Amino acid sequence: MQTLILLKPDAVERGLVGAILKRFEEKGLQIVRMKMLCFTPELAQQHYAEHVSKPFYPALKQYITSGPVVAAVLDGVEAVAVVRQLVGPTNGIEAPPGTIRGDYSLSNQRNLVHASDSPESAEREIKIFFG
Ligand code: 3AN
Repeated sequence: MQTLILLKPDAVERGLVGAILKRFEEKGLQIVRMKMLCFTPELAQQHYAEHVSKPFYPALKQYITSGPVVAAVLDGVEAVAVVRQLVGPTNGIEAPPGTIRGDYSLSNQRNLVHASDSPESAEREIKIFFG
């Protein structure tokens, strides 16, 4: 099974790309596609379609377009659920230690990583970033 992750602008700015990828690799997931890119406002709208009408969307768009991101496809058994567990809950303040957000984030917006939340989202998101 495959899932999509994005290492968001704060992960790149803070020099945490290697540390975060290492978590996934050590778990046994394989990186099968990877690239660095910059979000345009149009890409933000497409990727975050379910959040466009939410009150936090303007801030989310500002953040996700603020610098380069790394997009990758991870492959492994139950990859969608396993990667969500490794990433942890949305809010870094609430995310338990041992999760990526729990160990490295103190924010519910600047929370370092995006990970597809279902097999259907994974399929849609992999298409957006890798065709
Ligand atoms: P997750 O990334 O844990 O699946 P989503 O899909 O609910 O979380 O939210 C997508 C992104 O929107 C989050 N990663 C975060 O950057 C931002 N976000 C979500 N909720 C909030 C909020 N209440 N305030 C600010 N930003 C938020």
